[in-house]
Amino acid sequence: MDVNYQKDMVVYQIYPRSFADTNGDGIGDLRGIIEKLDYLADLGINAIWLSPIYVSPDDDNGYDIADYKAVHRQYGTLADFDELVAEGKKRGIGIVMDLVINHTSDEHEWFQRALAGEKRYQDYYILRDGKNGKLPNNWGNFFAECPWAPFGDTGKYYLHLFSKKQPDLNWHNPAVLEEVKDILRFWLDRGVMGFRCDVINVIYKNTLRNGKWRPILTGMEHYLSTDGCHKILNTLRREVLDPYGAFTVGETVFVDIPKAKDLTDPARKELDMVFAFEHMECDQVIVKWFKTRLRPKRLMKCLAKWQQGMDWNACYFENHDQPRFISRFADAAAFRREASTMMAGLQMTLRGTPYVYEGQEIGMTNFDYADLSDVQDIESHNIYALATKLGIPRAVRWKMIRRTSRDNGRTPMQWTPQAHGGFTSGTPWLKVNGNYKTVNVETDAASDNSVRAFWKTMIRLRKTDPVLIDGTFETVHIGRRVFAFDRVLGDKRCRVLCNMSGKAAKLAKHLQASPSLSNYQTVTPDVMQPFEFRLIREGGDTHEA
Ligand code: TEU
Ligand code: CA
Repeated sequence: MDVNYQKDMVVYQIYPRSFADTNGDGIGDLRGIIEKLDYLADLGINAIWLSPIYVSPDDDNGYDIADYKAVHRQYGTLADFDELVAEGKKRGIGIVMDLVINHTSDEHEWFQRALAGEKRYQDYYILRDGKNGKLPNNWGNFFAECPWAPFGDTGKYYLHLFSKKQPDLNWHNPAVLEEVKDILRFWLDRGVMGFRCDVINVIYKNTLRNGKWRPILTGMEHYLSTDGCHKILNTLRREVLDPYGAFTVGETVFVDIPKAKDLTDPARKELDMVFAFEHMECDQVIVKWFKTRLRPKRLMKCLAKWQQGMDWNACYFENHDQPRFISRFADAAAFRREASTMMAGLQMTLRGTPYVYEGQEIGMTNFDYADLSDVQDIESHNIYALATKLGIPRAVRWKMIRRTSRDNGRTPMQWTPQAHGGFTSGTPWLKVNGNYKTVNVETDAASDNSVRAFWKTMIRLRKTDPVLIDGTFETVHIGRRVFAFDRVLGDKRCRVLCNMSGKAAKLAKHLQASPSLSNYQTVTPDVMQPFEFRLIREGGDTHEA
């Protein structure tokens, strides 16, 4: 078998902390997910990717794992997990686990035993002496920290590309590979369908030499998509994943198309698909952490380039690290429904596997907090601290955080118009967005203009229409406002038109045709309304919206 996925798969990402709380401790849990399985089955998805549910001190909300083979008590038990897998299966929904193997938690037994002096476990991590009182090298860190921290009182330092509670594993050590094989098998034997592999293209560091200076992540040339990384992925695939038919999606930072192709070429047997980042960087950027508004034309060009460049890839607009997509458009607040349904149309008609992030299906937006004290994300706090050190004025610092904070996408799921959006009966770990009275599953369902109903329609189409499942992608038009492309399979053709702006857009003659589906009740052939989406089928004209 060349690939381990079905082309009609639609994945739904759950951030367990923020999805549904059943015991009132303010933190989402596995029982909450089990209770919502019918909701998810009804939406039409057939796989769930769970952000980490393992034992963790939660320095980075579970991306710092202290025990890979146990469920964090706040989420439930292994028995709950097994029930989730079984109940998912009944509904045709597979479970995808998050695999975080660039680093562990510093509270993991391996790191603790390393600190206690056990040589065997010291080799699991990347330890170095300082250079005459200076750090071992000049590398940067993803979370705006210093990437080296003192290793106990040994005088040595350990490398951490993320927080100091996330020491990087030493992938030069074959014992680490054996441990990870064992972890994979543990979950595969419990029936999971695959893994989302966290920052997987940085795991293998070629050397620890100084890097060429960059404004961010100096040193990255020594660890991005190294041959060692390719080899590890190939080994895991052949020896562990393929025998189970398990699929993988890699989160791959700073990949371009050639690199993404190398990682996903079926003949090389590494990953099935990757999350690339280029289309998430189409905002006007001043420095990495100070984005202003999205530039639609740049986004269209980027999407078209990746669609043409890759045979198949993961297709996403939101996740737990990103601000809400519709909030990135300058005028989406006035057109929340339209922008969200346009995004549904776009995401379900691009070629590749769609990943819907919780809340996307009801058009959730960025948080509306007024103060840093409401923000929990470690990255946001680090950036704020760094910005303070650099003398950036307070108002600007806050604006940076509001626009880019990962907590924008992490606010609790809004289920009902009741207190805390029905997410919890207690106090939520992170404040619910103030718009929960109007933006929530229940209110949306009662509306005759339901956002979710449109997502549902698009997801069903995506899973059943052979042209959307497997058709090629052809760019038709990239303009200031309108993006048009075709999906083509044999003699069948679907044309997609998206107005990615909050202004009406006049259409050229060749783009005017009667749509079979739109996110507006009425459409005018020659003008697209703000954030209007159209699907035009060759020969088809039944208006379904
Ligand atoms: O993210 C990796 C990553 O690239 C992000 O940290 C990114 O730099 C940042 O979000 C941009 O704002 C993965 C996980 O998705 C993330 O939640 C973890 O914090 C990180 O790895 C470390 O495990
Ligand atoms: Ca709970």
